[in-house]
Amino acid sequence: MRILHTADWHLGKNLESFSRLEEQKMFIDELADICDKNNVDIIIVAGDIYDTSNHPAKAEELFYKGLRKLSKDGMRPVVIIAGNHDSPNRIMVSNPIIENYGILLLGDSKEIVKIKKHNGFSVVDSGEGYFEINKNDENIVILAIPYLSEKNLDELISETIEEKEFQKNYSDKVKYILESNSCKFRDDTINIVTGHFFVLGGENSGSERNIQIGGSYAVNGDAFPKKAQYVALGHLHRVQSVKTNSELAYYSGSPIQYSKSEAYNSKCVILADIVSGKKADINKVYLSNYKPVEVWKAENIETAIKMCHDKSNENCYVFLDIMCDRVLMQSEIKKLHSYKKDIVEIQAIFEDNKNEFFEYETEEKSLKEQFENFYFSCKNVMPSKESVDLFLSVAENYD
Ligand SMILES: [Mn+2]
Repeated sequence: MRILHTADWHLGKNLESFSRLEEQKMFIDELADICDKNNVDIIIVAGDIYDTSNHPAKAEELFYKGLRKLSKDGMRPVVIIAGNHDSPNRIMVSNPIIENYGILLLGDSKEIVKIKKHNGFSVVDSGEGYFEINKNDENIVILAIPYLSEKNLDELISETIEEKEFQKNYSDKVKYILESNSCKFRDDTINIVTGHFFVLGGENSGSERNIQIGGSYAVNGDAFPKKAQYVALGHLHRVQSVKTNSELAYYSGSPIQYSKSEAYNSKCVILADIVSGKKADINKVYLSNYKPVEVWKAENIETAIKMCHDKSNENCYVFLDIMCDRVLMQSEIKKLHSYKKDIVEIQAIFEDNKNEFFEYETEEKSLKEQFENFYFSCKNVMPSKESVDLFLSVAENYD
């Protein structure tokens, strides 16, 4: 059986003020293509479908149109678990309809997949945290753990427990759920775990939500059943394998570069060819880089302007780092933006690292000046007129 593992789509996510929907659409099209060309039997999306619980309608439209292409009206199972960015309740709203189209959606760990015959496969067994699919005379058992929210955790532990115990409990809770369902794994089935959480030893890339990385939300590698032939993880945006009790555990990573620190990172989906009782064969399928995120470094302001002029036609997002011996002028910032349309951020870097022009003197300075100074001290660049106006409009309405 050939499984395609992907995760962390973050549909609706922007890069600062730039919408990524067009690229997300290209990804869904490419994904459907990859699935068809490689005769993928089952697709696993390991959480973070959307970027926020209050995702835009356009992201939702893209998701449902994508599902139709991927599931082919129930010919191909598409397994989806919620990530920490998804609202379990909100994504489950559509379940009564989409469950009829071969979409197996799990918003939280209490959700039970319906036993049902679909056009191209059947769900033959299910319960809290597991289900079994029969497709083309092969059976696959999937233990699925959507992101465990604090609400789930609160049911388990009280606030009085110390951080050290808290960590133990989170990992133990995951281990407990997996262990109690691992009896569903048989020698004649293909045995898979999918989950959305941080596994100790994983490496983050800056566009995940920091609060849920490591610390009390970390899961130990020994939480996974030994019988799991493949573990399809979501949460970390860099593709990587992690060490666990199971033979193979991977984060597929996000399909798109979502932050400055992901610039030049290759993105992929993972194909796992698995038969019962044997070691899985893993292959990465690299995705097109629809619009790369780049970091341009300029030695001075003049070079930066020339760079933006010469490379104005390049289809990429730019984080521009400029070595400066003085403050950037608004006219220079305007010029940079007029040459290169997709500058995400301009960062002035001072060699001596001293912002001596600006200090936190509040006396005899207007609110506007104070804001500009503060902004500059954080970002090394003067705020745009829009930012200043926005700040002033908020500040003036706040007493
Ligand atoms: Mn994510």
